[in-house]
Amino acid sequence: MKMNFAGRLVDLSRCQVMGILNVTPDSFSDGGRFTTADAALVRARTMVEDGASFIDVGGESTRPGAKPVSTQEELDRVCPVVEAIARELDTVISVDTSNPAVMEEVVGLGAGLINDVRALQREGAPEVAAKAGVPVCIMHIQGEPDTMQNNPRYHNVRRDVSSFLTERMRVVEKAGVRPENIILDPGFGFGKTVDHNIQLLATLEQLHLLGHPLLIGVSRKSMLGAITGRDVNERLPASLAAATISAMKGASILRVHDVRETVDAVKVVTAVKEAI
Ligand code: 9MG
Repeated sequence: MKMNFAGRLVDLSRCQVMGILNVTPDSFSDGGRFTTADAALVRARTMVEDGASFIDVGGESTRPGAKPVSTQEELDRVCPVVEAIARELDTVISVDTSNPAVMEEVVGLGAGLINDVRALQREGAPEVAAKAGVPVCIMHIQGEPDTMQNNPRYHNVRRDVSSFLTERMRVVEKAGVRPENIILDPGFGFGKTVDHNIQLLATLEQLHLLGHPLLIGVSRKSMLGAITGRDVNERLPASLAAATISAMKGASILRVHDVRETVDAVKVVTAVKEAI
């Protein structure tokens, strides 16, 4: 099954890897030798050479406690990087944003996927996404990033996440987003306890009933720290285990920090799946 990302066709029946490229001010502390866009391009090029099919550019931190960014600040962070990648690299550019003005601008610069952790809930976002005509990733979140980890609750986490995604699909399709342009994401770590995250991963295959490709982001997340007791920079083995489980359960896109290692893990999963 191929999806069209602003003219680039990607086969989502095979698991693909998306490299994470944060362009928040603390992301590239190199003593001022590079501009952020230069340094980001170097990082993006490495991830593409390592096998990433997507680069996810994000200018707003969604960590609890992170300061909100203005539209202008987000545009200033993200646009030069999107322009540079579009000019220099053969890859799908995804932009992690909830801001409709940013969505509109980056699609004009060559972005092929809108990745919204707020599921296009901001005013005007579904309409802008529909007009842009590129695929969108609709992610489940309970609450807002700042407060989402304050005692999250569900009746049944898998069913509640499915209901939320179904309702968001109804809204965005009504605004004109084409069903074939929708990717879904259960949103690991976004308003969920460790147990909620584990239950979601254990039942991931059931989200296929919603009929859309799944994007999964578990790389280095705190659920893996809670399970292993490891600090964030020591979570590669746990991240690869979670990525492998996700790929085995049919995820189409894995959003990761460690592209080269994840691509190898996915190659093993793909080889085994193709032998069945
Ligand atoms: C931006 N971002 C951070 N974590 C994410 C996740 O799990 N999924 C998606 N789609 N985006 C994410």
